[in-house]
Amino acid sequence: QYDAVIFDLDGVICHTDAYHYQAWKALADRLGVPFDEQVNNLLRGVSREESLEVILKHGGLTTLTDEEKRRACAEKNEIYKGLLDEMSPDDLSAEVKDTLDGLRAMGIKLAIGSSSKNAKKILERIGLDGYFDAISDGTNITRSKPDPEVFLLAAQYAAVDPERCLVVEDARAGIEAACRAGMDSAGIGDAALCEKASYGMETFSQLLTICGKPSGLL
Ligand code: B16
Ligand code: MG
Repeated sequence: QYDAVIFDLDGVICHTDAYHYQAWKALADRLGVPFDEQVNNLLRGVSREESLEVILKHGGLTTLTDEEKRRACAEKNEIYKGLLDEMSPDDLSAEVKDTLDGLRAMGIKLAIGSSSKNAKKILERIGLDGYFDAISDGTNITRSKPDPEVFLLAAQYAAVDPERCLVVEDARAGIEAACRAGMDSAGIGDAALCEKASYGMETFSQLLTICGKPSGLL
């Protein structure tokens, strides 16, 4: 049993991962560097600045100054925020909302552990403003996933011991971060196949089964 479930946001609660992709793609096209879904998968859970470094390295572009990198990140974020403005509560699936409500009905605390500095804006857009018991995001961390900081702070804000928390992630970097935090993890999407994930999920609602049984039995 778990006392808290800590959810990654992008790619788990909602599909903002597709918007990250579109925004990075627009920037990469302007810079003339290649960018595809495979590179995009390396950016899941990784901070904005580190994501740019991955894209530039992959594209072999080594000449940008720090100021140009800062402007490139700002440009990507403007495109991304424009896409977020189009989001509405319709972007929260019934499966995700019903599962969250079901976990809450079991007496489990619900928290967010996201690398994003836009997390609160996204939660507002999809109608989950004020829903979670604790939020740890890109605005309160100094190190991005796979560092465990974001999840350890989420546990602290929710007043739950790390070993009583389950992390839900779509990113390998996030599964690694959960491991380093001493937390169990449930991987979805790409992360479902991660060797380090405690559980691999095909559907979000499987969380109800995972949390309904003593940990380690599935
Ligand atoms: P922002 P998560 C992460 O969110 C995304 O997966 C990653 O692609 C993004 O670069 C990072 O947030 C920072 O986002 O530019 O909005 O601050 O998956 O940890 O919820
Ligand atoms: Mg994610």
